[in-house]
Amino acid sequence: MLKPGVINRRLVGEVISRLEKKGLKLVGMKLMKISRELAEKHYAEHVGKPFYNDLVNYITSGPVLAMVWQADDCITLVRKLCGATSPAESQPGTIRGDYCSHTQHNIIHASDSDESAEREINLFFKPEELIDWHEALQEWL
Ligand code: FUP
Repeated sequence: MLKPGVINRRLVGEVISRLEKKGLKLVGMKLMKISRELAEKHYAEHVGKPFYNDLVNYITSGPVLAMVWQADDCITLVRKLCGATSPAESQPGTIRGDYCSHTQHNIIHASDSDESAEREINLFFKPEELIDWHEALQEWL
């Protein structure tokens, strides 16, 4: 998910192009203004943490771009492209390393396991909003 700052800063294309160039397959995409209730479900694991309120406020402060990408070992690939959560740790060349200077505005959310991906996809997409298209370039990626 691209967070509201990305859309405000006109960085959507920049970030998505990195996922495409890596060879990931786009199967779902939706521009959304998410409700507080949905944001709270999404970030349920962080309830009670000092940054929780700011996080929910930020994610509901403007539109987000929810996306579903597929690849072999997709979770690892996407999290590598994103870089570390903290800007002090994220390497230049990663999405967060190049475009983010504050942890609470770290521009992108990426699921951290197959289980959380499934849970999060179900929060943001209906089954018919995911497109299972034929992968013609597989042998080149
Ligand atoms: P990540 O999986 O890299 O998005 O990191 P976390 O699940 O640990 O954190 C989720 C979000 O909480 C981050 F995108 C930003 C926010 N956060 C803070 O604001 N401060 C912290 O110390 C840790 C996380």
